Amino acid sequence: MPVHNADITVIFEEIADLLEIEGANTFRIRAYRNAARILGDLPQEARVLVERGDDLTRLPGIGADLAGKIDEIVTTGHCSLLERLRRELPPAITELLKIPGLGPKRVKALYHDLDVQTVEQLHRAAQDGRIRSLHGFGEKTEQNILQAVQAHASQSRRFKLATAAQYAEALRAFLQAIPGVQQVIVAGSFRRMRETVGDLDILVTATPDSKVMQRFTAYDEVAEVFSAGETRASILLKCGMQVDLRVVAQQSYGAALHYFTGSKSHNIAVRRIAQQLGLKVNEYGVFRGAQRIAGDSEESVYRAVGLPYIPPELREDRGEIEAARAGRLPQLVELTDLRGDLHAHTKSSDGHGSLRDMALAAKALGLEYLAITDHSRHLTIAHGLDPLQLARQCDEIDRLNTQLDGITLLKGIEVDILEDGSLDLPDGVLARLDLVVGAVHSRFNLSRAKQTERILRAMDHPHFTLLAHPSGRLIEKREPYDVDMLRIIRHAKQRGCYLELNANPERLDLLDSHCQSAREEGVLVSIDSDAHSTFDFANLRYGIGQARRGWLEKSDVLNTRPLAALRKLIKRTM
Ligand code: DGT
Ligand code: CA
Ligand code: CA
Repeated sequence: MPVHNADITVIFEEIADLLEIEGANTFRIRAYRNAARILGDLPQEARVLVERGDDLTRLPGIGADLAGKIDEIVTTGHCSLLERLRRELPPAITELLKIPGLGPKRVKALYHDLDVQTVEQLHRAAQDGRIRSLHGFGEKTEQNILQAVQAHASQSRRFKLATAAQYAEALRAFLQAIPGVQQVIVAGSFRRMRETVGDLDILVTATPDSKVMQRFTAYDEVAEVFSAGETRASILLKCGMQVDLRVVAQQSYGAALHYFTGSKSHNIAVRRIAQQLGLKVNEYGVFRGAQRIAGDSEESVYRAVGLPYIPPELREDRGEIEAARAGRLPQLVELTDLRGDLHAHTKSSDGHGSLRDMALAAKALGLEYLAITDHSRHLTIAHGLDPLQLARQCDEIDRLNTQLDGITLLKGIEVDILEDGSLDLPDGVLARLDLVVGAVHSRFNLSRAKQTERILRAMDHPHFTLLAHPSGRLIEKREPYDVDMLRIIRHAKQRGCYLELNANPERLDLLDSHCQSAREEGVLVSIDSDAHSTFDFANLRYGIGQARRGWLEKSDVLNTRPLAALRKLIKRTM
């Protein structure tokens, strides 16, 4: 398997962490952290440099020792120093570093003074009040650690939707191929397209002689079988994800699908309506007394309680039942409604494809236009463009557009919104572009008032078109920054600009609830891939999922417009 720079980065980061826990010399630790950063930013694979026989010590911050390590990792896939450190320290100690608030220094103290080696031991030490007495900790820190451990425990059981999809789709294909199996569907939060998924709930219909249960529990990704009966089984995959499988009768398929799709609160609300009608709804069907009156399809379940079909993404008991009763359910946007994508990167900043690569990939997906929005200069780690580089890219796009057929590239930029709300490139430069995507990439910790003001000021800018990933959160990695989103939405309305729903599975913001607000305020949302390679366009489906959870219709989405109509909408007049 070829070693990538990202692999070396991970190894160097772990070495630095372990050295720090060991109490090594700070210069040595810093050298590994620096090297990790340099490799992460390197536009070329170190492997290629080594294969070519290039002198690695010519890279900034890489001395003979580090060059030797890189060589070793690239050629063997291992690093003997890391292996030695791992033997010297307890195996679970790096887990402790994942607890927010615990860096290598604190882990070192916890390990050396309290012999804390695992998250469980940390939890107990905090509960017993043993941590507060450590030098540099105190009672407040101990409380914070306790909370963080509890949050970590409940959080680590969830998976990002895109991650869950990898396992779900493989498992679905596996089940579908078993003799006698008819329908296979993944229900639960996965079907509702929640941004994270706790476990997978799979429903199957099969002929009576099918060996689906035996085959399921023998799936080669299974780490543990919790239970296995005639019609239901629960397993744990090696990746740590639980999967519940149920085999249901064809006549109950709709009722079971409805029940196991949830959400629980939606189901409860539906059951309440059924009770008012003298009916009973469960996973086997809809019953009047002992008589089954519906249940073979989901539509039949809803029909029996006097409702139209409600799409899974809306089933959260957030007004969908009332809307359905009143005939006001939205006609949710679909992937095929998208005509373009307004946020994508190329090799010119931190992407991996050329302009042409990206254009052709977007076209292959059936898109009619693609905005190229590389980073601006302030974002140095992403090799942001300065005015001259941007001008050159614009020339190239103009040239390419005369050659391309069936897809149009739009000239754009993902410009940094600086702390005072000004934009990272001069007006004259922005004026040449078709659109300006503004984004916050720094100072995430400003106060709510300041952060909100910063974004409002950016929107006041005459060339500002679209606010990228408006909350700044990274799922399970970084909390959203603190802003008054409703004010931002209203300001966008006033200024004639738009908000993005970023389809990257780690972002998926706007959040669903903010999509609803944007729709109510009449602000169009752009569902963008933020593609950094040709593969990333596939993420648009997750953006669509989040948009549907946010009740958006085709007409609420900016990039469902054909190019001519879009051009009018992104031309700022205010
Ligand atoms: P998750 O797995 O935490 O991401 O969320 P879900 O929604 O997939 O929840 P899960 O796996 O516990 O259960 C799957 C579905 O089964 C859930 O959405 C609704 C249904 N369900 C589970 N427990 C109950 C219950 O006690 N009452 C009702 N009405 N439905 C339930
Ligand atoms: Ca589930
Ligand atoms: Ca479940």
